[in-house]
Amino acid sequence: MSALRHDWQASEVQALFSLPFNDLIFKAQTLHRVHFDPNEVQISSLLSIKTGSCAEDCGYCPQSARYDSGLTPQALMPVDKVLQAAQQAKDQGASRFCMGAAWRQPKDRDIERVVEMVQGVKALGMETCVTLGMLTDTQTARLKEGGLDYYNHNLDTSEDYYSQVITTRSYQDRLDTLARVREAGINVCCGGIVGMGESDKDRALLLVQLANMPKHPESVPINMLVQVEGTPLMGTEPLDPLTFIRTVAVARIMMPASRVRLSAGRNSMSDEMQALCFLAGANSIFYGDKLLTTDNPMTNHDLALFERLGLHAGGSSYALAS
Ligand code: SAM
Ligand code: DTB
Ligand code: SF4
Repeated sequence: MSALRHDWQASEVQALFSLPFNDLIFKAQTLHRVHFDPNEVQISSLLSIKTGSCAEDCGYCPQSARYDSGLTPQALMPVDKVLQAAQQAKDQGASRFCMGAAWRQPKDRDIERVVEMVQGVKALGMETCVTLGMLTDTQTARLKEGGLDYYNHNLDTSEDYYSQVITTRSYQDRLDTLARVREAGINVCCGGIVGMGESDKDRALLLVQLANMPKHPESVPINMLVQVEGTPLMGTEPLDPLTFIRTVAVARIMMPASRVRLSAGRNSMSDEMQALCFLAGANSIFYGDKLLTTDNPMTNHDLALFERLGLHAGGSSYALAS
């Protein structure tokens, strides 16, 4: 069993990115097989429980109040409606239900309603994840007490590139929230977005930040930017798909016992590209016709892809071996 490392240097990570493609994928797939069933993919479904009118200025996001993306804002949903959606996700085969809110940070009274949602979803027999923005210590404690399994909070990119994309909160704010989530004993889901015009070095530095945390995030979403009309990042030069696949492979090598999630952007990926992402070590996806506000592949298409690739759904988040 290989030991998990937390002392990665940017130069060695850049060297991984520069390996011949076959060597990189072989290395990633070999490590993947040490820690996981190579044909098993964990499946989560997403629901936007509070949509739009967000105070932050994240340049990729259609939910910021500052950009005109044509989105209809929606207040925090009633608990019963959320539970209906969770039941439907379960019936379609999802094992985890992820609820996202377009907040800079929740109010304490919002947390109480979210806790009711978490308890209701758990009662259906599903794992729970929420992503609500920055949290206080009291809020993380309350979510833990309410039974929350995972908190998603992304670093998005390298510390250097971050200020090109977001100005309304700092990288350190994100690291602080992540430390609070970890401290509260909630599993961490943390990754980033590629295809935002960042450099090779930025992608390497993002992965260094993630892997050098005292404990690797249990779940590492790698999102391909979904370009949305009206957002500042609309029109960004698209990333070479092979660079996306390399990013998945390097994440797998650096955090071999974590679930690496092939996240946003699948709707514009070919089946063959997704197959290469699974080969590179991705072993979880968002499943269901919608992400938060944008389209995801149709469930019947995903089921057919799983069938064609001989993949099966299942699995807890972190490799038992770790
Ligand atoms: N407001 C909370 C926050 O930002 O932490 C939670 C919701 S926010 C929409 C969750 C994550 O979705 C962001 O951190 C970002 O990584 C991802 N995301 C948002 N818009 C995206 C896009 N257009 N393409 C890819 N990922 C995106
Ligand atoms: C994550 O890393 N990606 C998901 C989830 N965590 C919350 C969100 C993707 C959002 C894509 C744009 C949208 O649908 O609004
Ligand atoms: Fe708001 Fe989250 Fe979108 Fe940023 S990513 S604008 S914080 S909803």
